[in-house]
This record gives sequence, C-alpha cells and structure tokens, in this order.
Amino acid sequence: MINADGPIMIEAEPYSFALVPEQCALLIIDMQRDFLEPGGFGEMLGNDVSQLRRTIGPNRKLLAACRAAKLQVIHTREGHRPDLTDLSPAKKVRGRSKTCIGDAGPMGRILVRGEPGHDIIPELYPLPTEPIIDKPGKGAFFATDLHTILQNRGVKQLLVTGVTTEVCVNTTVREANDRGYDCLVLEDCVGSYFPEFQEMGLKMIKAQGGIFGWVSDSAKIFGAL
Ligand code: TIU
Repeated sequence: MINADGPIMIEAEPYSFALVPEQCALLIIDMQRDFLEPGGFGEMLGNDVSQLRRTIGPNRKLLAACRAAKLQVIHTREGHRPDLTDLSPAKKVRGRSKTCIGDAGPMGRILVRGEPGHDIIPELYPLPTEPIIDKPGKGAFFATDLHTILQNRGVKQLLVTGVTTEVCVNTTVREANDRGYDCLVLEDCVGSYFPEFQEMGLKMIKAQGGIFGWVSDSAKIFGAL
C-alpha cells in the first residue's frame, strides 16, 4: 500500500477515516469454530449461526487484501486454560445453561484453549507471523498483552472485524478507545446472532460524532488499497 501523500481517506460514518497504513492493524475478533460452526457452543445455546457465517466471505477477502498490502494482522480467541484457573465463577455460572464453559461439547471442551471448537475457523486461519491473542474476557485488552504488542509495533489505528458485534467487538472497541486507539469497524465483517443488536451495536459506535469510532464496510477498504 503506497502512502507517500499522507493518510488514505476511507469513506465512513460519522465522517471519513484517515487510514495510515504503517500505524494500522487488522484486528479479527473471535472467529472461532464454537461461535460460527453448526453444532458449536453458539448453536447449542439456541443461536442462529447463519447470522455470523455471512461475515466469513467478506473477512476472507479483507484478510487477503490486508496481507497483500502488508498491513499488520492480529487475531483473537475467547477461551480459558484447561484447568479453568482464569475462569471467574461469575462467568462460569452465567446463563444457567446445563452445559457451560469447560464442559464437554460437540467440538471438545467448550471455550477451552487447545480444543477444536476453540480454534479459529479454517477459512481465516492465522499465518505463523500473525499474533493470536488468547483472551479470557469479552474485551481483547482485558488480561492480555494486546496493548503491549500494539505499542511495540507502533499501531494507533485498528480495523476491527469479527464476532459478535454487540459483545466482544463492542467491548474491544470501547477498551481500545479508552487506550487511545482509533477504531474503524467494518459492518459486513462483523456479525451478531441478533439483527437488532447488529444494527444498534454499530449505531452505538458511530453516534455522537463517533463516540467510540467509525463504521464503514470492506468495499471501501478494497477501493483504498
Ligand atoms: N466473542 C464473543 O462475542 N463472545 C460471546 O460470548 N458472544 C456472544 O454473543 N455470546
């Protein structure tokens, strides 16, 4: 990506996002088999995974474009140590589900690191050079070294994609905003099990002059590249 003339202006809401490639990273949130694949934890809880699966194609294209443009790429996974010492009792029992985090699920122990269901879907599998942040919470900054990695690499801006829009994406964008990062969320690359939360989750980010960040879609990025 050539940037001799300063930032690349990306059409976005509430106003254009000034993308500086050297200071920007693609952050893909929790595109894990347990959330996206039929038979995973998400579907077991009664959720409609097709609402999330529509983001796979756009994320694939965006990931390929960012790799080609030499943008930094970072992936996250939500999950816990096999001994569950990083799982708070509150998170463990929340939802009153018969099957909860750490129990045997259809794709291994639910949201436990190293289990098949916890891993990233094959369509978006990270390259060995792309850091994976294993996070025990909803936000990618909580109890992880994400902020350190971003600071060491000079990252100040994040293109944020992944699932789910109102939970881990929104929490991460809010955490990033408070740490001084500019976040551009790509609408077609984020998904919620609930259409109304998808809509409101994006509105909350761009409201009040971009209170937490910007919203655009991946086509605007391809155009800029
Ligand atoms: N990654 C993420 O959003 N974790 C969740 O638990 N999301 C739900 O929407 N439940």
